[in-house]
Amino acid sequence: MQKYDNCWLNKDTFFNKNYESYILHGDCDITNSIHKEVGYFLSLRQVYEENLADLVFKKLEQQDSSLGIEGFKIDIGKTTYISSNTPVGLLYGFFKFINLLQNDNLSSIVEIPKNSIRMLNHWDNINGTVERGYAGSSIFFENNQIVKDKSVIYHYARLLASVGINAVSINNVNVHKIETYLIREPLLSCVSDIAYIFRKYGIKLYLSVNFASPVEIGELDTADPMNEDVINFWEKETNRIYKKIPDFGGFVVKADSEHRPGPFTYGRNHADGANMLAKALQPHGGVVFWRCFVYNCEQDWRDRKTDRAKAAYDHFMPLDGSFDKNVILQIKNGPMDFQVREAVSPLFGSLRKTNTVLEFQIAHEYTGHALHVFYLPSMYKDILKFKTYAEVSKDGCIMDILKHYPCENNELNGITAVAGIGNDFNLTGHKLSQANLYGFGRLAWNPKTCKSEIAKQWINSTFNINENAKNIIKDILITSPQTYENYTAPLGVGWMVNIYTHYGPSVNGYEFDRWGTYHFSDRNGMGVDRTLKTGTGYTRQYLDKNFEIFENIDTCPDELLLFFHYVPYTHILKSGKTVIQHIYDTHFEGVEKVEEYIKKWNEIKEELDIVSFKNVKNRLQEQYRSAKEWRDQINTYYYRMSGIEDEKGRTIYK
Ligand code: GCV
Repeated sequence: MQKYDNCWLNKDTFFNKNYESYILHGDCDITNSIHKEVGYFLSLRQVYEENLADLVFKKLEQQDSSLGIEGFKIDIGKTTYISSNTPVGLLYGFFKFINLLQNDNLSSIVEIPKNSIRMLNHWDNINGTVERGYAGSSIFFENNQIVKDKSVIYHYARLLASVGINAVSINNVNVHKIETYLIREPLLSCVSDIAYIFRKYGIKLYLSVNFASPVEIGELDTADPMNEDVINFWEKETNRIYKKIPDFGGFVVKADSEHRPGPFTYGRNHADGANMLAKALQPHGGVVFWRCFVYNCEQDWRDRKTDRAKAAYDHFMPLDGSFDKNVILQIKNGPMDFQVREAVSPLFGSLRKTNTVLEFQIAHEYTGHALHVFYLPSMYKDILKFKTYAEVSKDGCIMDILKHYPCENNELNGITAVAGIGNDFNLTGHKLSQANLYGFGRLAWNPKTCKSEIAKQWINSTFNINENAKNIIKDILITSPQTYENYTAPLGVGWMVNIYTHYGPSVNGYEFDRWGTYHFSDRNGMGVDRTLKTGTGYTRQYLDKNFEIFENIDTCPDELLLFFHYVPYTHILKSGKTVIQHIYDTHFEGVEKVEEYIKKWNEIKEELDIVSFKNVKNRLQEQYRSAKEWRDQINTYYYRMSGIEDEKGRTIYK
């Protein structure tokens, strides 16, 4: 058995055309990678004749400005030309060419990425654990060191390049004691070794840093961003990093959040903190990703005025325009925390003078721990298409905001995601979760790509199976988010998970705790009143049109009803059902759908390799067990709260 699953670069799906040789001019880290990739590709054909050239890579002598630094052209003919202004463009072009072959869709194309930042954040700790990771241990760290065997990092880097990822941060945003020293020798040299691998695939390396490093490392007794010694400290650290890693990307920072240190300790704001680091990085071309996930995690649950959903906007909106040019605000897709369904952050469309990236999560923290199937591109698409009504385009949807704010053709906007990958044989734990990593790359490159096209491409590139089996897998993927949503927390209310692990149902797990995450269910109804009129006023953070839509119970979409409103159980949804009947129906439907997945998966056993078959089969069984637990706990809880019978008389535990 090979060491790692080839994922969507599966050799069995490469060929239906006979490419026998190639010419590639130039020599640098990336062109060497291209040589390796093409050599691998040709060796699989078992034909290699040095002097035939039916694939030619052309680094354009005369720059084609329309292609930018990462775009490429593929011209299909008797000889196929892949051309670009840069080596990395050629690499992307080659991987695209492979992808077109795998999908039996070879045609001449031009591609230019829509977003300049296409990044993955790893929450890996130096002891080898991965925060919110469900796919094994870290591929970067083990036993408080960098891993000795780096082969998986190569494997991973080429996978990422094949879908256009160009940036990674390798350590957890919760930067603990030892990780604070990643910016210093001897660990820095090891970081540099990892940067070398990613560089070969056109990917820049970033580190998450501890805002209190000057204190933690023991050099100063303050981390105040206005203090001269602190400013000098970061300048010196940064200079040292760039000596070792000349193309180092910069820092990712979680500050003043969930007990992480930050500028608030010194009476400073987040612009003061971010700009201080930005100034140290600026001479080297580095940037700071400053996270907006800032909220009070010590809230009193009795306090009905404070609303965690409002926190990011309240902290960052007043600072719009005060960040340095090389600061990028990193905003989670929703105002709470990667729930299965929550509103889209109102910072998008409101911030006008600040660089921003959208932060998604690929790790399955709230989406079933890589034990349940959950096809994330569906969720990503809903978010990217969300209309903010900012004037940037007709509807000001998120994908346009990313491209155009704060200015046309911005170089520092894009999308990042919490990767959640680990050293499991298939990197993602659940084989079908590979589609999420793949899909994220595709959407970061071009947010307009449609979710079913992504699923189709991933399946074609990953499996060598018949059409029926392909359709079954595609159907499971496409329906999976709705299935999961059906048997978990209803109508956008979120948070009914076991506290800390975030796996499995616990209706009141977070209800009387300090995290600001409530559903306020009582005998009369449920949901969070976030209206301006009678609630927390969160709705007012949106631009006018969305404010009106969400404020009004009649126009608020059903799937977010309980996120924005408290309603009686007998409230009639747009679907015509009462809230309570919707809860019962969806929870039964969700479980039935998982049963169907199990049946369908068994039907295609003969088509699949045994490792993939078993991987998914075992997980589907756990998903089924867990879905029943969700169904019964949620239905029973709301039956007991409301006293209202299920119209269909199904079993509810009374
Ligand atoms: C890295 C949530 C998660 C934490 C995570 C945090 C964040 O609270 O549960 O594990 O910490 O988000 O995004 O910083």
